[in-house]
Amino acid sequence: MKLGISLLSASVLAVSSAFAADRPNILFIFSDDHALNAISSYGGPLKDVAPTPQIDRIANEGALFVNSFCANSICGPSRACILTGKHSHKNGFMRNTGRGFDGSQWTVAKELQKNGYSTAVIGKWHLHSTPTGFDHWEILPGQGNYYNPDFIQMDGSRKRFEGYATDLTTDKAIAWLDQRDKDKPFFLMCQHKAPHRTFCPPLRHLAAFDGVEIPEPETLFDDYANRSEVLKKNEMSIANHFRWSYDAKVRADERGDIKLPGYRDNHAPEYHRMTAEQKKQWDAHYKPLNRKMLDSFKAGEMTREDVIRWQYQRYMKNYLGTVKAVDEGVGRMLEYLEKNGLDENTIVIYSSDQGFFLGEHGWYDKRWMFEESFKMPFVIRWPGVIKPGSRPQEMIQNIDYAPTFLEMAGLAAPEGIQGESIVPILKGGDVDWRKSLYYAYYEIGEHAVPQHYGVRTSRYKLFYLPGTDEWQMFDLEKDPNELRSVYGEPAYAKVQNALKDEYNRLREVYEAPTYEEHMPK
Ligand code: SGN
Ligand code: CA
Repeated sequence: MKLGISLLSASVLAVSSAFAADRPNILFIFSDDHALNAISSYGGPLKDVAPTPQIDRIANEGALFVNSFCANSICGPSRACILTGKHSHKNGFMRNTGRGFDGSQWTVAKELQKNGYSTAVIGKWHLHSTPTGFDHWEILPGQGNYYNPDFIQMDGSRKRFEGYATDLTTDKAIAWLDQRDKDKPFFLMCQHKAPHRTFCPPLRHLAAFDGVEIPEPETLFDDYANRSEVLKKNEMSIANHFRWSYDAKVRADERGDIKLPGYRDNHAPEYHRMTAEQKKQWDAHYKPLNRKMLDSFKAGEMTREDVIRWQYQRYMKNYLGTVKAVDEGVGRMLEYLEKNGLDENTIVIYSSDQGFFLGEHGWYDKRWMFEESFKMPFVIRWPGVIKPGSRPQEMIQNIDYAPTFLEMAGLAAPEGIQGESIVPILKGGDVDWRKSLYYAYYEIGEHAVPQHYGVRTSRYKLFYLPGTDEWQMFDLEKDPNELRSVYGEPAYAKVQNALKDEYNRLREVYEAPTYEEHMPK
C-alpha cells in the first residue's frame, strides 16, 4: 500500500516536472514612457532615427501589435493593471499619487509562483509597496535615478551602484537568470526606468545624435482649436513646461529636462549623482552646445518658434539616447538566452507602461486618451507559435497580459479577471475578439490633465471629461492626429449614439465608478 502511494506520487511528480520543463519561460522586458513612435519597426515618422534594432528583431521574429493600448495612461496604474488583469478601479491603484498597491490581492506573479515558476522583478516598480509573488526582487525607489542609482534590496536596505540604471537593470536580470533554479520555468520582469523624464542618456551615447535632424511631428505647433479648452491648460508643453523654455518664467533647468542651465550652473539632481569623471564627460558634451544656443538666443537671433524647435531637438536626442541603451539591454538579454539554449523555449515581450508625446500637440508626457499616450508598444517573440513578422490588428490592452501569461503557462484565469488572453491571436487564425476598449484616467493635478473616461473602436474614439462635463469625439480615419472633435456634429449623430451606448455598456460590464464615487472626499 505504502509502496503504491509512493509510486503514484512519484509518477505524478514525474508528470508535473516533465510538464514544468515544457512550460515556456516568460521574459517580460518593460520600459517606462517608451512611445511607439520611438520604435523603428512601428514605422512612425521617427522610424529612421529610432535606435531600436533589437526590439525590431523581436518584432520581426515574432509579432508587433499595432493596436496595443493601456487602460490608464500612467505608470503605477499601468503596472497594477498588468499584474492583476483588472482595470484600475478594480485593483485599487487608480493614481500614481494614491496609496501603495495592495500586494495582498491576486496577481499573475503570485499565480505563476504558486504553480512552479521562478519569479523575479528587477528595476522600476513604482507601486509604493513591497513586491509580492516574486522569489527575487531588486527595485528602484520610486522613479529611481539614471546615474549611479540606488536599488532597494529584499531586506529593505538601499544600495547605490555605480553605473547607468538601464545597464545595471540588465546586469541584475542576467545575474538572476544565471543563478535561478534551473529545474523550473521562469517569469522575469526586467523593468527599466528609461526613457522616463528627465531623459538622461548614458554618457557613452551623449553624442549619438549629434548632427542628426530629428523629424518634427506635424502637430508640434498645435493651437488646440476645435477641442475642449482644457487642452490649452495642460502643463506639459515643450514651449512652456520644460524648466527652461521660451515662455517659462523659470530660466534654470533644475530638473534637467533639456540640460540647458540658463545662466547659472546645472542643478539637475542627476548631475549631482555623477562622479567627477562622469561630470567631466557630461560637461564636455553639453557645455559647448549650450553656449552656442544661449549666445544665439541672447543675441536675439532666435524666435519663439526657433527656441521650441531647438528644445524639441534637444529633448528627442536625449530621449532617443536613453532608448538606445534600453535597446542594447534587450540585445544583451536575447544574447544571453541564445548562449544558454533558452531562446527556443522563452517567450520574449517588449512593452512599456504607456505611450508618450514626442512633441505631438506640442507636448511631452502622457495621461491622455489621445493615440500617442493611449497606445503601448507590444512586441512578442514565441518561437514555434507566432509566425515571424506577424502584425495582428486586434485591439489589445494591458489588462490582457495577466490572462495571457497564465495561458502560456497552461493555467486558467481566475474569476474577476477583466482582460482576455491573447494567446489565440498569437497562434494565428480567426479569433472572435473585442470590438471596443474602455479607458479611464483618474489622476488629480500633475501636468493638469483632467480625469476622463472613454471608448475606442477601430475607427472612433469618444471620451467624457467629468470635470467640465464635456464630450470629445474623434474620427481616427479622417483625422488621425485628433485635431477636431466631431462631437455634436449632425453627420456623426448615429455614430455618436452607438458609441455612447457602447461606452455605457463597457462601464457596466467593468463596473466602472462614477466621478463622485472615485474622487477623494
Ligand atoms: C514625475 C515627472 C512627471 C511625470 C510623472 C509620472 N516629473 O513626477 O513629468 O508625469 O513623474 O510619470 S519629474 O520632473 O519628476 O520628472 S510616471 O511614468 O511615473 O507615471
Ligand atoms: Ca510611465
